[in-house]
Amino acid sequence: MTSHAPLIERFNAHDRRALAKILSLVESGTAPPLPNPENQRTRVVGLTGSGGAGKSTLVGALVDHLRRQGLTVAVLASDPQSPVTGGALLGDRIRVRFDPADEGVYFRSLSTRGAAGGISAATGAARDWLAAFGFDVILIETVGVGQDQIAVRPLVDTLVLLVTPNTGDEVQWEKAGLIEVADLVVVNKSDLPGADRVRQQLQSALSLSPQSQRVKVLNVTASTGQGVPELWQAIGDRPAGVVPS
Ligand SMILES: Nc1nc2c(ncn2[C@@H]2O[C@H](COP(=O)(O)OP(=O)(O)O)[C@@H](O)[C@H]2O)c(=O)[nH]1
Ligand SMILES: [Mg+2]
Repeated sequence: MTSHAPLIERFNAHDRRALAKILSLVESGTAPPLPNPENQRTRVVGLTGSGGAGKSTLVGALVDHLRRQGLTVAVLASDPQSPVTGGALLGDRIRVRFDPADEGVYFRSLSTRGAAGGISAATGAARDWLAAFGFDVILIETVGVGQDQIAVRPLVDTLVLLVTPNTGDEVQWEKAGLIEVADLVVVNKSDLPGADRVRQQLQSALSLSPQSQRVKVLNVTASTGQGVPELWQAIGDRPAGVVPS
């Protein structure tokens, strides 16, 4: 028996405060070992893309969609500018609101201070604890530039890259050869002009190489939820489960 035994007991009894405490220990590198790291059932989705692409908004829309389907969901924001406070995930420009009384959803932001690749060093272990807690889905939001996208890749079973119309984002990703690191490319803000053209351009660019032919491109408007069921469907077409870190 370790000194952490009572904490693990509370964790196993589904005590969210025990989960929060363990995630703090994970962040400080003093967490006990995970009791059952073989849990592979959880769907783990990464959302990456430039600041302002709408990642936090899409997280909110996905949480809404998943809760309606009765799925439980945990969100890890590796965004130093997305601290969780009083029932809201504070983004740089938006607040993802959620019902603090809803036990089926859990938000947590991890400090990225000193971490390489835009995700916290604790993200992998935090993900494993959330999976062990029994969440059906884990969403990981990262602040994406090229390195970040690669760093989050092994932590998720599905990586979603967000681009927006007329920002030239997608050209940058394409040039850097990073677009095929994603499984799905979301052209978010598809309420804005040019969204269909950007999707078509991406689709034809991706069709050129065998590695990128599998990458799907979807139009989504995160702010209204348009295209979110289709996005979730496309995620569901992929195998779930990741190797515990
Ligand atoms: N027009 C439009 N604006 C959006 C959409 N999704 C997000 N936004 C806006 O884009 C801005 C940045 O969104 P946010 O989710 O914070 O982006 P993040 O930095 O990638 O997390 C906010 O002002 C959102 O309201 C969308 O589908 N359409
Ligand atoms: Mg954000």
